[in-house]
Amino acid sequence: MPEETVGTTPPRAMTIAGTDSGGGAGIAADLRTFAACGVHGCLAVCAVTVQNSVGVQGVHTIPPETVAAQISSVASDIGLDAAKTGMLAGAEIIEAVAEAFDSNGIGAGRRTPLVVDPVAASMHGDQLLADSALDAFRGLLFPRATMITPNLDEVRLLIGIDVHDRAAQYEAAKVLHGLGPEFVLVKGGHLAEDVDVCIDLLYDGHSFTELPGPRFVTGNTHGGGDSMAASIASGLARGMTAPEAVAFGKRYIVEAVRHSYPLGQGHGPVSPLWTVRPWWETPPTV
Ligand code: PXL
Repeated sequence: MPEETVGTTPPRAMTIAGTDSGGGAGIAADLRTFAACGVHGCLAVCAVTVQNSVGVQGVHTIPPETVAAQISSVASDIGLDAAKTGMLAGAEIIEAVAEAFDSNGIGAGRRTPLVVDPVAASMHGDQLLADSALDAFRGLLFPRATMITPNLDEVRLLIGIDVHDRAAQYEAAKVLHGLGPEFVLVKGGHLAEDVDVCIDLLYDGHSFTELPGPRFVTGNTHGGGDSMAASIASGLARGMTAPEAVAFGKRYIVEAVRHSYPLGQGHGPVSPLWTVRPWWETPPTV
């Protein structure tokens, strides 16, 4: 007798981002994060990077209309409970993505909440976004975002504030909120004054919430920002409020960094699948 299947449809989320051939960052990190958070992951590829643990050797962008078509195809059939953007590569793709968001009900105040992670460079400093695209990020995506999640390097590029202390982290959150997102999360991972802690700062235009977490001694944080934004998007897809989703994401990323591992000669990745039980260690029963 054939058996019945038992699956039920999970929440659905989409990453609009780039690939990393080393499997650590970008879409590879996002899809594993969605899976680890119990969310069905869909993807719109914006760029293919030729990359290993040492650096990025090449970037090939996808035609903007093909990026937009991936979004519309999925939204019109499968449906989306959250979306997140990562490496968008250039201004033309950002323009096409913003249009596709409008025609598919994606963004702040619409059916599908949107997390914008303003990816500009890899941790090696390799450029992942054309200089000319910063204006498009600020003007087209931030006003549509439920939440933006810049790190301190991205803060400097986007608004010219060099965050060296907590006061500047607060100031940067205020300035970024002025660009239109509902929530700003200024990640404190690179803040030198915090020796033992890593404090991310959430701002909703009225009040600030500090999210403290441990700081780990590791160079293996490749893909950490992507996984954090994808876990926040997963929380939103699961129906959480934005502050709840950020707390969920912080809890998730702390463990992903704790379980990070060496890979190749350079920077290893965080471990988005730290949640997976090693079922392969159980001997088969047949
Ligand atoms: O972690 C930022 C990031 C996002 N997307 C892609 C990347 C990287 C960093 O290297 O390669 C494709």
